[in-house]
Amino acid sequence: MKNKKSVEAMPMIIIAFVLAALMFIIIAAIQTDLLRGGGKETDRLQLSTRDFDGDGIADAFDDCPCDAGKRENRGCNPPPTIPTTKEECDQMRGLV
Ligand SMILES: [Ca+2]
Repeated sequence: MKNKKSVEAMPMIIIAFVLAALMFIIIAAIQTDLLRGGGKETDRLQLSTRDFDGDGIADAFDDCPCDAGKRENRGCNPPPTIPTTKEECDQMRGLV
């Protein structure tokens, strides 16, 4: 009699084990997605603080993210000056 009850309980034990395994797989999948989502957030944060040209201005605020420039020019080099006098031309040529 006791043996018959344990045989009848076997399918229930197997079903409970399968359900527990399914729950474990579902929870593991959810946690993996959550971790991946956190990784995306970290990637976004790193992109927003990245300084590609190393001029100390984050690319998000750098008008010239590929050329190192000065802060007062928003990360760009100053535009070239066009000499207008003979002295300025000599200065540019290194004659003065
Ligand atoms: Ca720059």
